[in-house]
Amino acid sequence: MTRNDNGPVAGINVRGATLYRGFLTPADQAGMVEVLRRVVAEAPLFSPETRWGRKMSVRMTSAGRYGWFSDRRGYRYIERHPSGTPWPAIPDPVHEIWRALVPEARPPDCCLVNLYGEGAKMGLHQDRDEADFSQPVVSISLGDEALFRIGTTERSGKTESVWLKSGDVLVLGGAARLAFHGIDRVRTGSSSLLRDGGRINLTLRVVD
Ligand SMILES: O=C(O)CCC(=O)C(=O)O
Ligand SMILES: [Mn+2]
Repeated sequence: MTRNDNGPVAGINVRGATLYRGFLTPADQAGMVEVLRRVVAEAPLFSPETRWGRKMSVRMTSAGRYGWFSDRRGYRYIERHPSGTPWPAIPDPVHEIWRALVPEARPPDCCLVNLYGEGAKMGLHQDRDEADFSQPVVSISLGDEALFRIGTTERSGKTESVWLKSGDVLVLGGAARLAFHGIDRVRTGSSSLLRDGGRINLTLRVVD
């Protein structure tokens, strides 16, 4: 990756989370899309159901030891894709981003791949299906811009919104690890990174 050639990058504080704008160069982003195509070929995207039986608007898959999954039985991590095959390995360029931004953390064992097509969004939620909340969450944005909302550890807490752009990386650590967050909307056609349009988000987490 070429992005670190100019020394350490500075992050912007967004309600306790740290946003690294343009952390991935356009070349890094294109390379990332290529490795993700291989992940999706091995572990096809699917639309999980929420515990209330509603299909999520985001399509997803995972890489790593665990994949995040949801159905009427609830949210959880599973060790195999719904087809029965193990999840593919987390690609090296993804590990590199983690090591560059959170070198003190344990390696991630889940890379959730979210694909937002036209009209897809993600309601306000906390990431809390993991065992150790001292470990950060790292979130990588690729493709169309998305309006990300982040609040406090209370659902009713005050929120702030920021547009996440292709190549941006966000770290939810410390007090922001359990902050409520979500995606209100995606600006369709704002990026030409993905052949078929849309937005990819990679969410890296330590599960155990
Ligand atoms: O798409 C995003 O930027 C956030 C995704 C997210 O919060 C999640 O998958 O838990
Ligand atoms: Mn989340």
